[in-house]
Amino acid sequence: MPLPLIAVGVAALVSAVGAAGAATRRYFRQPLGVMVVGQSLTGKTTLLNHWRGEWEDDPLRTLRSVRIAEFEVPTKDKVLGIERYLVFQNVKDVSGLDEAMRGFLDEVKAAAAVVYLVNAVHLHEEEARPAEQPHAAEWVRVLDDAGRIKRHCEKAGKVVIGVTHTDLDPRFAALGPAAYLAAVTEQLAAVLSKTGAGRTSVVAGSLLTRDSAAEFAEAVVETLL
Ligand SMILES: Nc1nc2c(ncn2[C@@H]2O[C@H](COP(=O)(O)OP(=O)(O)OP(=O)(O)O)[C@@H](O)[C@H]2O)c(=O)[nH]1
Ligand SMILES: [Mg+2]
Repeated sequence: MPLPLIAVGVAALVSAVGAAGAATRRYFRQPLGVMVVGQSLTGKTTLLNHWRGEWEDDPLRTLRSVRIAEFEVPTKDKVLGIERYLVFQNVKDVSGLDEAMRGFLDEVKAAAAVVYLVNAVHLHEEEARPAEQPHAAEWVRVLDDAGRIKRHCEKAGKVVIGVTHTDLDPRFAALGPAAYLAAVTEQLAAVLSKTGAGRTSVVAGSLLTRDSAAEFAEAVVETLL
């Protein structure tokens, strides 16, 4: 089964550096290839829409790949205290059901960073699964995709596992954000060992509302920078 591919692009990291009040700013561009992947209904289009400043409560499923014009995502460098911009170029939004991985294999292999979205509902179902029941297809797919990231994304310096739909996982309300993140990170240990624990970070959140999406999208960008 091919790796579902949503956003393949050459993204450039732009840093704006300037003294307060100065009329001029110095910029440097650092090319960064970013992929956003994940199976269907994990929130890929919603995340991309948010980054682009667009919002739909219920986006249409991505059935055909859609090319998106360049866009940039502002963020604050907390260490240097300056504005930075993650610039996405040549982005494609592709269905989680897309089976054309071969067509993107060069970009997949060249990616410097991977964002892999996982639906928290699938994680909760796996945790609640009685031992005698087989693993659900969605959980098997997460493990398989981790293997694909390991095989094809050797060059990626960073892998972000973005757990979405936390509003639908009862553990989130019960544990609170920090303990929940620790719990799902532990649950994803087999995934991290495939994608490489040294380069992989886990971020968890909800894309249900604009505010929660903003928090999640910013956390992903901070992890990418
Ligand atoms: N409750 C909840 N709904 C979400 C969340 N993220 C996305 N959704 C909803 O889930 C549905 C699927 O989101 P999409 O962004 O279209 O998912 P996708 O990964 O692009 O799906 P495909 O295009 O089919 O591959 C939409 O109705 C979203 O509004 C979330 O964190 N919580
Ligand atoms: Mg989509």
